[in-house]
Amino acid sequence: MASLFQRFKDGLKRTTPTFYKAFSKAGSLFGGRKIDASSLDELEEALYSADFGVETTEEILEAVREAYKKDKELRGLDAARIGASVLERVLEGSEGRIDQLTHKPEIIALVGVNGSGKTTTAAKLAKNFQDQGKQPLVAACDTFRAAANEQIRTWCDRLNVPLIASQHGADAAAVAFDALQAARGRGSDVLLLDTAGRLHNKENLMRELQKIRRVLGKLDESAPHHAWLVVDGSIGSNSIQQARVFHESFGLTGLIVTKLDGTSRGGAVTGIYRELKLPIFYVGLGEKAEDLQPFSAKDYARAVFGIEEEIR
Ligand SMILES: Nc1nc2c(ncn2[C@@H]2O[C@H](COP(=O)(O)OP(=O)(O)OP(=O)(O)O)[C@@H](O)[C@H]2O)c(=O)[nH]1
Ligand SMILES: [Mg+2]
Repeated sequence: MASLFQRFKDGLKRTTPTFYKAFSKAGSLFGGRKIDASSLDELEEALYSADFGVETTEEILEAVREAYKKDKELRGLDAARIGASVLERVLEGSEGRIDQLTHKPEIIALVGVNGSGKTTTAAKLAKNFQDQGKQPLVAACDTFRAAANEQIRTWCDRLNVPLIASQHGADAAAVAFDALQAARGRGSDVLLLDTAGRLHNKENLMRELQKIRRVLGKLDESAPHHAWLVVDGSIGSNSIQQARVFHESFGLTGLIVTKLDGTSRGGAVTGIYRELKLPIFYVGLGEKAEDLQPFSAKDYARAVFGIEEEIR
């Protein structure tokens, strides 16, 4: 099986080339050559266009400039290493982990705008827990979109994970309530709530999510124990605004950033973390179940800069 680093590297292969070209020996911009003023400009542009944002871009540039001042022989790969270690430092504390389940069931609500990846992530996460020997249950709380039930059923069947669903138009909070009772009855370890991404308007969606929280609260005051925003990593810095809105109305506890494969804007992960300081639990690096991976700041930083070896 490919290493986590390799998965990140493969997943980020459209964010990476911008840097890879700029830094690697094989690359064309300034490759193994020495750094000069124009290569610093290119680095700046690459960082901005991958949506790293002003602060992170400036910090990386500053560190590279400092190193360059001290060592005029500085080469592209050295700069890449510096960039990766700055990135790793910026992302310190960003790795979300559930080390142990403290509730039975542990309830994880997945929220986010339509198309961000909630439904597929719910099924993938369930599979992930199942592979770790836990008993998951998925609740189909997107009762709004007509095809939603069928979609989640297909995914759960494919990955062989159990699902509780109702019919289109049912009350989402009631589905969540029933699912929690079912999870308790079955002795499930984790309950994953897939929620709707679109209702008539944003207020409606937020009200529905708040109702889910309220209704679950009748059975377990602390539910849901995790409220994770599933955000599409390929939309770049727009994701920061989305995260802010959901955080304000629903109180998020973490993030899952999907679709980091095939995006040239994978830097936004850094921006969201800087702004909201919410831990990133998983990232989506492709469409398959095994492409949902725990977030690793180190692997991310190295992959972005195309660095194979350890960084200090
Ligand atoms: N390439 C890629 N595609 C992904 C990833 N995660 C999800 N997708 C795809 O994105 C599309 C939308 O995913 P869904 O899970 O349906 O998104 P959703 O948030 O449930 O959407 P709504 O129910 O409409 O709100 C699907 O085609 C998924 O296969 C990922 O990490 N990489
Ligand atoms: Mg969905």
